[in-house]
Amino acid sequence: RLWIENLVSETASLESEIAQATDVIHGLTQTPKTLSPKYLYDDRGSVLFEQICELPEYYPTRTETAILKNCASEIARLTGPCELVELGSGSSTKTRILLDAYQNLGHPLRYLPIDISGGMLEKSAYELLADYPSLHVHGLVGTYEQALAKLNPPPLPTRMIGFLGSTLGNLSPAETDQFFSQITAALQPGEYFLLGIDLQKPLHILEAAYNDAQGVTAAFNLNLLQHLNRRFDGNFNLQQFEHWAFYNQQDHRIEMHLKSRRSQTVQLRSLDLTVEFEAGETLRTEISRKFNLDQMQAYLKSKGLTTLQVWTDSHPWFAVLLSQV
Ligand code: AVI
Repeated sequence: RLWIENLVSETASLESEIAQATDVIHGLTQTPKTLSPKYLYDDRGSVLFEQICELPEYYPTRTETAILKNCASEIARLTGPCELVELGSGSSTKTRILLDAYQNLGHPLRYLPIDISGGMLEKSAYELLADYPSLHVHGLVGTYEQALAKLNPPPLPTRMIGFLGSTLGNLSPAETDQFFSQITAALQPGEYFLLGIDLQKPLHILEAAYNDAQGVTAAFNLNLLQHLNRRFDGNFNLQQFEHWAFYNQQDHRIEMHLKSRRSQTVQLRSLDLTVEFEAGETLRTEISRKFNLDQMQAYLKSKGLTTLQVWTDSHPWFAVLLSQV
């Protein structure tokens, strides 16, 4: 009942090492300094992110989970028997809510998780198989792009690709366009796309979510420097940087930065790179866009996805959209 395909060949991972080295050099030498949020997620970063999801100030995970609990049976009724594909499956916690709904309707259970971390994917696949005796799991280890290009026709009448957690918000508008081209190329007419997005809301709620009192988000952000030190033989001194997150109202996004506490020089020896920071200069490590529901539906429409149903919490702070090609 379990089949895991690794799409990351040795050549591809060497290519991706080179691409990442180039990417880091570019990001640290441009003004303002900017890196992709993917550098937040080494093993420790992934653990810290799981902790963030439990924080009292970090409402998105809790809110999305509650929405899914309310709407899962309706989703299962709307799609009928359906293969569930999940992008960035991680620990597959929210997947269980959907699997329960399909199981309650007596539908066959097919799950296709896609994740760059093979270890995490395998672990959660075994846990799911133990709890759902009729479940079949076909995991793909690789990037979204690699995995979406590899999807064969589903073993059930239809397929739904899920992209939850508002991970979409971590993509720039250009990356979002590219992402949706890959999604619509992977879906056949009539197939479904399930999207979770964080919505625009009062500033103090947003800023508190990214500046928690226990400092877990700060540790998550600073860990990026530790990750770079390890990967590229660097000498970032974590004491000399501070976490800075704020809501950019013009661009409707949280920006997470690391601010240099003084003027300093950092070396990444394996990249042969020396980086100068001025006192107060920042390195942007993440954007987290907050969306407007009507605009998102219009955007999805422009990409060929018709929204069938939208569910939100009562505020509304978060939304889950079911759309169809
Ligand atoms: C994964 N992603 C949707 C999270 C977010 O809220 O943008 C990552 C995160 N960054 C800081 N806290 C959580």
